[in-house]
Amino acid sequence: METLTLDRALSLSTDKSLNPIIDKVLNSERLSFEDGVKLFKSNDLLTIGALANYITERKNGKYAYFVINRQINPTNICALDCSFCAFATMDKNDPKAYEMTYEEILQKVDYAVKNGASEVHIVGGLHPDWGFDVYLKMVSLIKENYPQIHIKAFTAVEIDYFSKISGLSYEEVLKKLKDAGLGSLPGGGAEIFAPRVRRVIAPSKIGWQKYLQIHKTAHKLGLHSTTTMLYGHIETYEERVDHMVKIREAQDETGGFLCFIPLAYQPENNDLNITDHTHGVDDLKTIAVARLMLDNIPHIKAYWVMVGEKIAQVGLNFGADDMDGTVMEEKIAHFAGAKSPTQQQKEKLIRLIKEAGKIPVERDTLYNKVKVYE
Ligand code: V47
Repeated sequence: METLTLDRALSLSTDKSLNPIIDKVLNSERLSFEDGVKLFKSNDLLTIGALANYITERKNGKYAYFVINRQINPTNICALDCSFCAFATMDKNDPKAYEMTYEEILQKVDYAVKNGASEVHIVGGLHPDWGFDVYLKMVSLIKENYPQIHIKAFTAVEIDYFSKISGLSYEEVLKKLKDAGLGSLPGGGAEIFAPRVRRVIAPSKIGWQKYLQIHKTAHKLGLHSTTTMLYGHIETYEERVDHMVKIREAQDETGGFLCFIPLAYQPENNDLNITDHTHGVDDLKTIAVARLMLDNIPHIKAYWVMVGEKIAQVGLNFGADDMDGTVMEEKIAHFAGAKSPTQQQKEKLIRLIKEAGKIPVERDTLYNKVKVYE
């Protein structure tokens, strides 16, 4: 957005209590925790969105990114029992339980490569019978057979599990995975950092300290990563902003996060008694506040799988500059009732981005530009 347009947007602002925050944003000053909470509590969505879009365009111009990728979830059998998760099961005899063979995983990678993918995004359950060697072999087999594909795999929660079952430190686990062909870490498993919330939704999952320690260790080894926040369940605005501030502090230390992804909670088929999906205003405000608070993170993703295509598209003018990608086979959100499609055509992503007034860019995992669609 050009300055003139921003000035006009700000002159239409309906919440004058945002003025000190507006001044800070325009002067490139860091926002405080209290500023973040104030933004969430304000109803002046258009001003917040205009400010966030101003920051996005200052960082990334009019470019909005997508990637040709495939998600692969090798198993949903999981040693953890998180109440918000509809994907995993602890019971191997559960009719929905599954585990893939190496051959099945390689077939999925093969399909992805044949369909132009540059990335496979692999996450799954903490399988109680699989040793670390199974996961290492998975990575090395993919790399041997498809050296061109970037393997973005294993959340911090999985890395912690590999460390427990192998007796290796986080650094040793990550080094071995990197040597086997791991390219970067995805951001899942962050949920909401606040212990109050974690005790209810993910009591046996690692806490925020370990989550960030693992990402920082990866960054120091030269692996980039992304990071997430699961919102729209029992958390408060204060807890969302606290989550963002902790990520911002970690990023100040290492600079290894490429992107922040707000994950809209999907409420079906799980044990949290919440019946409603998140709504548009909250989705857009969360994207925008993330852009404004996370001044040191290069990209913010509007993840079409969880917010739907329409909000993701509008999100591109509310602070997001990335839509994730083709995905090809989404399970985690769809087990929990996501209404979006389970995959996306490249042409559709390009159209969504163009209609939002942005320039579509096919990227690789590390945000190198593969093709610009001017
Ligand atoms: O870790 C689980 C979340 C995550 C639900 O890093 C749920 O670029 C909503 O992390 N409702 C997996 N969310 C997805 C994820 C992700 C997706 C796209 C890109 C990237 C990236 C990361 O989904 C899980 C968990 O936090 N999740 N259950 C649910 N019911």
